[in-house]
Amino acid sequence: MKDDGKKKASKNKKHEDLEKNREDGQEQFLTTNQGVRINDNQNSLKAGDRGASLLEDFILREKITHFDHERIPERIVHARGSGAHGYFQVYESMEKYTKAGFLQDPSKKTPVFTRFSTVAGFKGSTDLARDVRGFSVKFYTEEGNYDLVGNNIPVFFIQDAIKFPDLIHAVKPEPHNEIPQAASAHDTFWDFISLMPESTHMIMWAMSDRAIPRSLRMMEGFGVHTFRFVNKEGKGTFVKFHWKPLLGTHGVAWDEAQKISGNDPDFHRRDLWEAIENGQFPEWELGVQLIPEEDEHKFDFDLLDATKLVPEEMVPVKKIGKMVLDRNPDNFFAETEQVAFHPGHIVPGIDFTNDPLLQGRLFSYTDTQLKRLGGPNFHEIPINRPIAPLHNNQRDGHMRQQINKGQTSYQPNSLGNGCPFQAKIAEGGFDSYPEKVDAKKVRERSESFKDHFSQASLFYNSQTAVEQQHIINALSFELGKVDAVEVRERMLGLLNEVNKDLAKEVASNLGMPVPKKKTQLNHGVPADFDPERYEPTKSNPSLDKDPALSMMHNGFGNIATRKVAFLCADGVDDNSVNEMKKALDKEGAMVKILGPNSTEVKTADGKSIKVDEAFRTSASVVFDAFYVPAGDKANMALKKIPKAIHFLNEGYKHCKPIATAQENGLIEETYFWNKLDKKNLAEDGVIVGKDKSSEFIKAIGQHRFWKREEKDSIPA
Ligand code: HDE
Repeated sequence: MKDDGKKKASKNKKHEDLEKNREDGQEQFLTTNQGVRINDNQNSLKAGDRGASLLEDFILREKITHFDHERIPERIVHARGSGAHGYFQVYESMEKYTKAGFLQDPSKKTPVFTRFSTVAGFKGSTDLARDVRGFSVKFYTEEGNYDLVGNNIPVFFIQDAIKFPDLIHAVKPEPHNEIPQAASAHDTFWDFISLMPESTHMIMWAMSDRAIPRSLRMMEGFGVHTFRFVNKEGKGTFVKFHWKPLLGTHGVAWDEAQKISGNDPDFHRRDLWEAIENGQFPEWELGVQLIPEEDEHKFDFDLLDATKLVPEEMVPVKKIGKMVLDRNPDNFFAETEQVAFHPGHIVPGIDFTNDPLLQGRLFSYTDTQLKRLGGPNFHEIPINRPIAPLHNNQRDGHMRQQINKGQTSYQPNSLGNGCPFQAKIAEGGFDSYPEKVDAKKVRERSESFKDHFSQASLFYNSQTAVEQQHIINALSFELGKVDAVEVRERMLGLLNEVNKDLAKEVASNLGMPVPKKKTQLNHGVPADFDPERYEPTKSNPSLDKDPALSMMHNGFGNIATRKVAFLCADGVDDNSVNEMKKALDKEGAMVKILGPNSTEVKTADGKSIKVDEAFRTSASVVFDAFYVPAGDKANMALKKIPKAIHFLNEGYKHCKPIATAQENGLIEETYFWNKLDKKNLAEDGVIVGKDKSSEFIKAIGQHRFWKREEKDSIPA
């Protein structure tokens, strides 16, 4: 194969395993599913060329029958997702805490398949919905598959699994008219949330820019629940999992998200795909917060409560390894759609805790695969099968692939030499952590789960002013879409418990007062709903702020994979294009040449530059930054193209860096140019003049110039 200079995917055991199932029709005859070569794939068999089709046409019947059965049920949640292959490598042995094999040897690469998803939308919905993102990783370890099925937000809406169907019914499109798609901005969602104060912390996260990520490659991931590491001596340590993206954590503007949804609903999917195809492999570090068992009750919240996080200020995140995604799937359905994650897929050295949300999940995930993938043999689907050897007495069922040899399928047996036999713990046999249980069977929730607001306040207070404003805007938008006034009132009551200014600002945007009375939790709810039992408390939290909760605390400076649009037309200056492109390429940014047509532009020196996209087929919202190269003729031509002017106007509105090699040109046509303080242009992310690549790179590294939001926005 020709070396194109791009990084290549690593070879690993899972790829070798999948190779057995890969099929390629290149240079092959077209056949039926029975392998019979097909001579005519254009005409069905008929009684005469104008006659009825014949039932005996096995080629027609097979083809149409297979087609009729192509669809499987989409996931009830997380239906829309994108996946990729890669590997994980630990930095140093974690044997002190866990005996998990894949966390011992820094020289070992463990294959992974990772799927990112939105939660609420259907399979064909937009990527840029305001929503939580799923972050699921399947580690194909030598001791069996380990699935870390997390989200990009470290807490959850509810504390107990029994509320999950209610939550999802509330957020999904409303049942009478199936509106709206992939959006929480509707009555039923906020009705439920306003009656469910335990959701308040999660709502703060879900209304932050985390819920509109710039890229799947720029999101954190979290295991959410507290899990347990168990070492060789059987000692347990509580563990919280984090994924930290090397590109930092970044969001887009809400107006931008909505427009991306129209211009490119596959924006995130495409972005992930293109980065991997270009050899710019996304990377995340795996971090752990380790909490000795003795410290279980040392916090002012309960480790078993999934609406709480362990602040990094209290327990730092130790980075223990790195995941690299370096290969796109060959087939979306076979891999991304059929992959079956399960938080209950664990390996020796990792175990559960009693988190009641996690406990419910342990049931749900197998159940859902049975329905979705059609039977109990979904573990045999290539993407799901482990690279570890698999032997047991489970037999038969729909679509069984394995051909189990021998007379026995039970244990104990003597006729089959007792095989397959149980593994001793020293031989890698799984033993559950022997947690002591001595309790009454009750349908109750612990008192230690009752503080629903302290961490919501902690989150809000830890945000920068810009981030707080975005949360206010998001809540004002979402609640503004709610018709039922009592729902809005209840929400304002809850927000008031988080932060008085927050409630005031949202109330003012809605044009209503913050209710004086404490939230009425029983409003509109059947009589058997006892609000007293759910009445939240607020403890005296030991922490006011945690900088790690703000997205703005790291990940700036790196411009790798940032998409930069060069706005070009005939007469563009060669050097001005080439020098800037060279500088950006060196930093790993992706330059796209935009022009008046889809083919090429002629430079001032008469050379041609290939156009990646015409203005008419593209949109400013899919770029991170804009550059107008020098060239009088080109700039004059661009001034006459409304879409080119709109690129800069909208880019400015969305706070993106803009560079222009000359003042007298396209930029003069924008709505903002005359309003700018020309002495402090760079501070506002507007770079003017020749040879300004380093200033432009610095500006792109800052991601956005949110300060512009304080001024005005374009009427677009
Ligand atoms: Fe899930 N969840 N979930 N969930 N979840 C599913 O399983 C469920 C929860 C998460 O890319 C389903 O295979 C219950 C928390 C991700 O294929 C289903 C409860 C977290 C994915 C299911 C939760 C998640 C799912 C639907 C409350 C973050 C996508 C399809 C007790 C830690 C996995 C499927 C993929 C998918 C049930 C709560 C993350 C129905 C009952 C908390 C990332 O089984």
